[in-house]
Amino acid sequence: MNNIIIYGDIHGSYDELVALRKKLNLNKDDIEICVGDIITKGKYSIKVIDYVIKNNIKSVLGNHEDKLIRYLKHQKSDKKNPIILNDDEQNIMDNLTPKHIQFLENLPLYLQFENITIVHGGMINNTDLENLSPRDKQQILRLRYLDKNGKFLAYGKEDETSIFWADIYDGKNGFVVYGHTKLQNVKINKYSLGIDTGCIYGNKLTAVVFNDKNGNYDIVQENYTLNNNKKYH
Ligand SMILES: [Mn+2]
Repeated sequence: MNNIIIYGDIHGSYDELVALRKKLNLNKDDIEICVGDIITKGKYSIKVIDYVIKNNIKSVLGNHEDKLIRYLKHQKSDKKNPIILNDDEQNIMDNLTPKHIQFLENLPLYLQFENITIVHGGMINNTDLENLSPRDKQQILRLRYLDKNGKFLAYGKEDETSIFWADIYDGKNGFVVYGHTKLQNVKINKYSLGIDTGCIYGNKLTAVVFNDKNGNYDIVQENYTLNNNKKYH
């Protein structure tokens, strides 16, 4: 099998992504995938989209890409756009070319290679990937915590009785690699791996490299550089 390389949330961290790829000694048959949220917050969102397209790096959809796509959809109607962009998002929107928009609009909700499933947020047990409801899609995109009955909790609604989804995930939809939840370091569970190590918040950008059929992997990381923008921290 080719190496499967998956990157955590990039959020416009162009320099760190380039430096991280240099460390990986990539082969031309390697498959590279981002967990989504490649844009917003950092300084170089447009540069990251260009770089990802040019280097044939795949990505799944993140909630930050999803917000811009929903905004664009509403712009096509005559009604007032219900989605409000911050200055950073507006700036990205103003600089998107048709090629960028096409790329963003075609991001899949999940990707699978061998037994690895890549999503942005997470996976609730018994999710039918072949037949996703609108609610399932939102959960895959945004999942963090579940209530004590295993039901999705919206952002900020968690308390001490809440369960992080990966801690009860049963592995039936594959070994899930995800981002979205900002971590001090990678979160390793039996059937999942969280790799958003908060580069944009001054921590590091993580890549996981799967290099054999047994599902073994290596973690490679690049520290945040001061080059990126501190404004959104
Ligand atoms: Mn996210």
